[in-house]
Amino acid sequence: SKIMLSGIKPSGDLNIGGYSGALSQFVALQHDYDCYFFIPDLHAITVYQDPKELHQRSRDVAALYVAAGVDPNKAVIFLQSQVRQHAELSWLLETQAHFGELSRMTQFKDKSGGKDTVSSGLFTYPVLMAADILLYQATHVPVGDDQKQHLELTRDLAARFNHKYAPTFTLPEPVIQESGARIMGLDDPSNKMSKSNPNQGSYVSLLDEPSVIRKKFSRAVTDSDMSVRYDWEAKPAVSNLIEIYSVFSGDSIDAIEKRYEGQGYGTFKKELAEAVVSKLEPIQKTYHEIVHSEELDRILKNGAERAAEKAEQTLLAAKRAMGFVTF
Ligand code: AQP
Repeated sequence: SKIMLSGIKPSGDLNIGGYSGALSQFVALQHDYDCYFFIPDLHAITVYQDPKELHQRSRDVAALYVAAGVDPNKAVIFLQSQVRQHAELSWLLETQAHFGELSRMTQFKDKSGGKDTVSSGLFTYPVLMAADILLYQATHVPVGDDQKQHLELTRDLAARFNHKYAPTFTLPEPVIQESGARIMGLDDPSNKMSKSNPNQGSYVSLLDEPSVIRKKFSRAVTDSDMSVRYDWEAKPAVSNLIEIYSVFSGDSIDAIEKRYEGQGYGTFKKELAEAVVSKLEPIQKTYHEIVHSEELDRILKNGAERAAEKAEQTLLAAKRAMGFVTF
């Protein structure tokens, strides 16, 4: 069977970038694969998280998965920290990963910015990610541009382990998304829209009020050319807005360009905001109903149990292959 694993870190406000590149994909793909959609809270703490915020955001992300349409009876939804096998397999794999190959990870270089006071967890982050994937014998992992290198490392570690000890892990294939895989900041189209950007105007949170969403789009940067045209080279900011419009309305890029031909940006931005608001309103409604509910606790407990069952099989196989005494 085809097995997919993916997750969104509770490290900031889940925004329309994460929706486009991840959450909307989860909803679309859950019927084609056996899915494990987790909340990588252990990954979030590679940079400091305020404990209260981590707690709330972890629930938020879980509630948003469900509110956006991930079916907890089909997909396995769970918190990474509640399935201990992740941390344990990560250690086993750390002993297989080379210092040199981890040093070449561009995300580490970007996020550490050359400082040596960053946590060593930030450095070994890709090994934990490999453990996440390999525990479930995932065959497919959706990857954005920035995760391609990490998935390659996962495959290398799996192949190395299988070769050195015994065939234990499935090598996962990347699933490359065609559109909406890279939504850029509303303030600067040269930076990915990011949930940890301190400038809240750079993103639209999935939990922003309609009035806030409208304001953020009205302030989004464009250019002085005044034509709604999709051209990343010449018009990155406008192309980004068209991309968002397409993700949230379901309309094609062509159709959007035609609709606003010969018009400036005013109506385009207003209708873009409405497309986003009307998609998010029902999601927000369900989110508010479930975020503090026992129902959500039950979903997460049940998800962690289902996940641990599978994860334990793989972990035991890896430990046996390495020679640990197991019972
Ligand atoms: N702007 C984006 N456009 C498209 N996809 C995006 N994703 C994130 N931002 C965009 C996708 O969401 C998934 C989960 O990402 P993550 O939570 O692991 O973190 P990230 O990619 O590192 O996102 P952030 O927002 O920049 O978080 P911080 O700043 O905390 O690290 C991934 O599949 C990602 O591609």
